[in-house]
Amino acid sequence: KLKNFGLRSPVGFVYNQPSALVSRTDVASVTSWLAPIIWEGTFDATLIDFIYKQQNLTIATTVFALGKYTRFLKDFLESAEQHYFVGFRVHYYLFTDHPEEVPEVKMGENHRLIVRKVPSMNRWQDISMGRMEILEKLIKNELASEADYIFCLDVDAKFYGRWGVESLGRLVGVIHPWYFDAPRDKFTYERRPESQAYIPVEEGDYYFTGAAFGGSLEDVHHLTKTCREQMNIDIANSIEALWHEESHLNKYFLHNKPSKLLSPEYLWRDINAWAAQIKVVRFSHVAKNNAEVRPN
Ligand code: UD2
Repeated sequence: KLKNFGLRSPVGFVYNQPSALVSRTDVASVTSWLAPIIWEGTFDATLIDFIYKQQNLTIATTVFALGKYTRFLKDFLESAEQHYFVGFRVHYYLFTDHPEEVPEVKMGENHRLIVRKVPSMNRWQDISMGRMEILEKLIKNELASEADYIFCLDVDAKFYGRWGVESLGRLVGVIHPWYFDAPRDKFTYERRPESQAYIPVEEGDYYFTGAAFGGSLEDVHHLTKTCREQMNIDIANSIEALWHEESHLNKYFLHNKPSKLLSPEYLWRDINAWAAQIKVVRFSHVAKNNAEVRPN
């Protein structure tokens, strides 16, 4: 029923027949609440591009580079321009305290870089957590008429493969590359009941990374607002969650189930050993010397 999508199959547009029987057998491609988990081999890139092309979408993408983290921008942006939503409209919102250090990177058609100056901060934890409030405000004050979806990405990372419209959904989380095969009691959730991010050992679905998340403007606004509020309650109670906003994000996803999950292909780590299930590394954290790049 292609007509329901407003599509007309153009002459010569041929793609593999989808199968009701054959799929990846080495990984789960759906959660127990029926959200798809995106792995290589679970989607047809040509077909899904064709479907989404009709929608004339804009994907806002936020990235923060404060202090010495501006050094990661060149590789991040250059690699994004090769692999990230190629052929679709992308507006990057780059927050930095050093706009003069933003490299010149040639943007592809329909891709635009918007640089915003933000004050410097002394603690890397505050930079990382402070992203939630800035995102909340950006979505509320500016993006409503500017974008359809938003992704929020760490900057100390590089694209090596396609990241495209297969990742779009109402609320999208990325499974952390260290815990995709771990039992839930081994997840590094916040375990102190005094924190708003607390998750008991017998609870939890997946361990999600704070390095990449996204979705519709409405859902990501609710996510960032909630995490910001929960972090403020923690501050008032003099407690900081183990993995900062990542801990709060995991708590949020426990109670607000993501409608789509991205496999660790969408956030690998350059230093990780090879895993048989990973057929493509799309986006990966670069190795960095934390003591050297962080302000504290
Ligand atoms: C983990 C998460 C990260 C965040 C953090 C919170 C992964 C792969 N990453 O990474 O998303 O949840 O834990 O504890 O799970 N930044 C600056 N300047 C700084 C410091 C940080 O711009 O001086 C920004 C930058 O965009 C960076 C992000 O904050 O990508 C997260 O900081 P990080 O990458 O140093 O945190 P990390 O590696 O512990």
